[in-house]
Amino acid sequence: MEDKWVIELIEQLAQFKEGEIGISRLAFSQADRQAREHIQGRMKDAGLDVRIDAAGNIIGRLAGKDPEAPAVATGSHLDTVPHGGKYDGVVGIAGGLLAIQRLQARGPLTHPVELVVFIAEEASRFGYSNLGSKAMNGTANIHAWSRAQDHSGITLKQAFLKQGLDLSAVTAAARKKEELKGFVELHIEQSRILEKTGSKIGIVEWVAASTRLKITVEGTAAHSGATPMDERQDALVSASMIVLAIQEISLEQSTYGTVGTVGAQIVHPGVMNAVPGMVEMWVDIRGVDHDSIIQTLQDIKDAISTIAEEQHTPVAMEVLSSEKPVLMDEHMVETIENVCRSRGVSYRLMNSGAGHDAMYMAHLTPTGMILIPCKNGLSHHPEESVATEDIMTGIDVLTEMLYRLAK
Ligand code: HGY
Ligand code: MN
Ligand code: MN
Ligand code: MN
Repeated sequence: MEDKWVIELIEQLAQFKEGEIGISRLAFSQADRQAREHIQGRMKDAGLDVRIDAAGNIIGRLAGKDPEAPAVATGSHLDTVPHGGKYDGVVGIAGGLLAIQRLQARGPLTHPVELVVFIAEEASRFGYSNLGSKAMNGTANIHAWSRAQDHSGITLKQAFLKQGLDLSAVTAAARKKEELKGFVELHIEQSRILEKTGSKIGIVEWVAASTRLKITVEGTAAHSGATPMDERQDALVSASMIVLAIQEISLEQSTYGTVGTVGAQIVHPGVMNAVPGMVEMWVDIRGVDHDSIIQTLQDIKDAISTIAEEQHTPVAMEVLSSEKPVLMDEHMVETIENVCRSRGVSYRLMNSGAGHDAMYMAHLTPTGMILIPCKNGLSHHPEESVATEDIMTGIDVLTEMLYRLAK
């Protein structure tokens, strides 16, 4: 019965999307607003006290016997990347709601238990990730966020406004350490380690941090037919050399677990009969070894200046954000291990290459992460899929974790 309830909620949330290829429910989109509306209704149906903080995070709260006691929280996100899957983030929300309903049925606990739907976890639309969990841990970057806009020119400020929120006031969402006892996020793994090793649960030690770059290549737009090859400053040729350099550098550093991706590129003027005059591209470097990330950035800088010089096309590199890898709380890791052992669930300690709200909650309160396998490790992809029994195993471990923390 419970598995049907969870799958029904995941399928219902999957209805809130734009277009037909996978799930596109970008932060602050209409689909995002619909999903947020829906989950608030489900939280109220479950008897939770629901509030929205100054950053737009939705917080559903199950009262505890001691109203002064710090809350035990779980949560994740509802927004997706374009053409993403239906489980990234959603498993932590639907699973968290079922876990809290199970705790309710067991009878009152000492600590309140909260389910948090963090706003704008994905960087896809505005280039900045985890807006909600950063606001909650007091590290909202209003200055940078106020200058952010999406590819259609809508500013982040306007997006917040449409959500009935004031971007300049999100700092009011910051919580004090003493308000929380701990945070646990249930999430799909988004890589293939659990599947390859046959473990049912991943217990996260390090969450990889990202360094995000914007690279702008200045060439000279020119007539594609009338401009001789030796008189061109073709920005896209230089940009392509930079993409290959980043691939090579990331491969060299991959022994330390570092990865590099050029995921987005805009060519100007972007027509076939004009030599590209300018290219903008966005780069995502991830890793758990800080020295390797620093080395990667240095090598990219060197490659860029060599290519700029050889090709006579100036290149600018802007660091949009740079975060450090985050270690999950040792006691949380041990407790999750304990729960798995007591339930005879196979598990492995591992790092998460994907970023999560848990990284930011870890600066506020002891934090742990529970991962479940997803088929072929596929995520940020329309065919993202998860076995129902794996979702239920994740919820069983999460329920027991929340119970032990809140009882
Ligand atoms: O980009 C990430 O790692 C996550 O999907 N926010
Ligand atoms: Mn994601
Ligand atoms: Mn996610
Ligand atoms: Mn997450």
